[in-house]
Amino acid sequence: MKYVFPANFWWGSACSALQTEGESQQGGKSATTWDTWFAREPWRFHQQVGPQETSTFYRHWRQDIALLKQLNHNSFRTSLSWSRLIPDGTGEVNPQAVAWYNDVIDELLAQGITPFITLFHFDMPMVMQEKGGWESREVVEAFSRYAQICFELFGDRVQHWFTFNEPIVPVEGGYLYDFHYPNVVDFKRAATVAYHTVLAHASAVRAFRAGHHSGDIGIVLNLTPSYPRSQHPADVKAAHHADLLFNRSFLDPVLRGEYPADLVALLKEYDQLPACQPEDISLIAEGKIDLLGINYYQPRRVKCRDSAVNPDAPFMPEWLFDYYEMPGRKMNPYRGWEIYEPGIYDILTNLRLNYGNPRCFISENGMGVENEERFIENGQINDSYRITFVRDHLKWLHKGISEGCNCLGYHMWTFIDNWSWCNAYKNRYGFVQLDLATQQRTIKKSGEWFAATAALNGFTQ
Ligand code: BGP
Repeated sequence: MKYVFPANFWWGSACSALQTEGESQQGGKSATTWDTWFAREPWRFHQQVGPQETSTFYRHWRQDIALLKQLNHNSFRTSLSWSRLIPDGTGEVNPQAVAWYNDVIDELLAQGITPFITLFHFDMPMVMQEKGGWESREVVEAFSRYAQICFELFGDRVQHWFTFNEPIVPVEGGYLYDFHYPNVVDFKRAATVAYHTVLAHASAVRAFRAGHHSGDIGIVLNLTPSYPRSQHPADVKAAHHADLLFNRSFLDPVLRGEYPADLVALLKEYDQLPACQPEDISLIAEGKIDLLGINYYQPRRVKCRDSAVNPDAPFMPEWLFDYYEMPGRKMNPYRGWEIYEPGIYDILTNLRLNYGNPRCFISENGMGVENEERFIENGQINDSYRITFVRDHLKWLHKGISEGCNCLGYHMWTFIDNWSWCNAYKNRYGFVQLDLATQQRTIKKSGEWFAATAALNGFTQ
């Protein structure tokens, strides 16, 4: 069967500033929470490798853009670093950073690669975290100013903007489950952080529209479809609650301009509602986007709780559901995540049927692999498992498009093996293998397969 994608389909990959740039304190850049946390608690990071050790895009950008071209990318997403552009968070713009980002954007365009730019991919400047991070309204204001500066500096060439990448992750990581700084475990504070992130997003959208910039303003959300163990009402309710907390807490504000009434009621019931101000309602309504990026890795399978919660313990999401390991589910044997390709179709179909079929694209999908060097054959990683992974997801994506879903492209996570937060280099995701010691880059088999697929705008199987 032939799988042909619509004309001008976006083929590419994504990465982020902190995960690839390196030179984390060079070129006038200030520290992010990750630099500071790593300096304080290096044992938290896989093999104690911190954000200084990257593919050093800051120096190898021209070579890497040539590689993107070789992979037949017509588009590529990365993020700008707030702490590189405005080192003290709120003050002067750093001219070295502006010059460098200008070079990168210009080179991408010169190579026929459309830049997709994220403003915030987990890398809070430490100086802003010290002012309270997303718990503080002051930081919301500062982000909006940073966004406005970026639109003015680069908006003549960048036509696809994303305010945040996976905004729920710093909420979960930093305020619920202790895998991001500041390592707080407190639902109400997590809810405040999530709420202020939505306000920051909406303020940036407001600034974008007020500046009459051309192009799209969007956001990238990691959508994890919530599947109940059974159709028993208690399991279905558990899945609904997981969906409200982890998907719709961002999806509804950015697509509908308001929170789901069920979510508000739920947080009220457990006394977890963040403090709101009357003018927030109209700001959130203005935060509706032009383009949604969807990161999809794995589904969330849930069931109702089998045991009662301790009413004296602090409230956590797990009061509302339990995780469920579905028997027979297909696992990625090299990373421990479930692989469920129809999930990508379910996400798109839900958007088509329930959210007015918004313009969207797959902004991340990928397969992490531990110790990937074991698959080297004749000097190249033969990652046939990754080719299967991408191809099988693309088939479900194709089905969604053929039924009318408004999906405009597919970006893989990621271009080159990169540093990934606390996991550092544990899981490799790239189309290009990185030898961290020598900085040598070698295209994997999957990179060749992707280049051919992008050139043909599809594949036959
Ligand atoms: C996504 C993030 C990326 C990247 C990826 C892989 O959720 O947007 O930044 O880190 O996950 O994650 P990991 O290395 O933990 O497997």
